[in-house]
Amino acid sequence: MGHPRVDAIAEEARQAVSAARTSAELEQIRVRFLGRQGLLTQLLRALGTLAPEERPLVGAAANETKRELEALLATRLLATQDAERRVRRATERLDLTLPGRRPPWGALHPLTRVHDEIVSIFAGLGFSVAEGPEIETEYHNFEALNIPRDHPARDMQDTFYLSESTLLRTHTSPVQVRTMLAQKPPVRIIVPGRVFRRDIADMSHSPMFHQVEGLAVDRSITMSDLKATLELFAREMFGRQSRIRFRPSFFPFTEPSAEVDVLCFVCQGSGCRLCKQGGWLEILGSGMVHPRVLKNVGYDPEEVTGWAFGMGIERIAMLRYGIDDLRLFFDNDLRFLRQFA
Ligand code: 2U9
Repeated sequence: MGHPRVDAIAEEARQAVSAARTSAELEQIRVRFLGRQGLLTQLLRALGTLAPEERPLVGAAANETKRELEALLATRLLATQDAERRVRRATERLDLTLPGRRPPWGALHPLTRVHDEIVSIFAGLGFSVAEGPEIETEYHNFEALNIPRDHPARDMQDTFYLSESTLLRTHTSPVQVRTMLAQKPPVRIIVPGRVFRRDIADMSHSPMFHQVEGLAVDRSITMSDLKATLELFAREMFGRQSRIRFRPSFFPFTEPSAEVDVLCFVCQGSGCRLCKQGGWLEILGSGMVHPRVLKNVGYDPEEVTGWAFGMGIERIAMLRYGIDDLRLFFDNDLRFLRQFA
């Protein structure tokens, strides 16, 4: 039409397009003629090497062929793509009855579950949650709680000291001290949090673990309120048939003090592996707040009384789920964690 060299290329391209059956073949043709190394592209790029009188003729013809080929390819591509879609729709039929693919689903850590459960039991009894700093003063962690200077807990061996008078709290009790210093009775709080002790990790020790402590202070609060409260807690936590017993004990911050056992929920007291044949499981410590502790926070022990208790969340979780090694809570091994999903 314009120039013999261009006409030859144009004719070859037209035949190739009309012979093409798939969009992939059309793409190959586009590359062969119009791509960066394509025949027409190279021809246009080489115009400068032609005789001057040939240049306009070849240039015009090549550009016209290029436009023609582009239009031809676009039209054919629409038709082949349409046909290809029809084929796919007919052959790749969707099975709408196939179950969906389950997305990876996280779960709460067993300690979080037990924590939430404990907190919600006491929330239901009118306790509010109090929290405080993990870095504490010797005064709030020991002194105010009537823990004497020569008590082993105060030893460098047992406590992470940060300076002369600051340390990582060894229990959450300083939060109760701070709460009482800041507000008048009545107080009814539950205090969950991380605590730190200089222990080597083994099946039953960890340098960091979690506690929940509770405190109730008001006019005429008695030890029978404590017993009833803890009995209710044990029933919610370990089952309706749960029974508890108090064993006399000693803590510097409570007087009298008691350790609390729950009847073994596996064997109902007859003796098994979980309770090591004893029939009872120790779950927490408790007692009437020492009058000196009340005085230390500016409360009048002649006017108000109170009780407190403390428990390790890891210990409760180990009992509840039959876990025999405390370190499992902190390994983040998915084979362990997945069992709580
Ligand atoms: C104030 C007054 C009294 C909190 C108490 C216990 C008994 C107790 C242990 C349980 C296992 C610690 O995690 S554990 O090792 N705790 O036995 N805790 S009474 O008494 C308080 C707290 C604050 C102002």
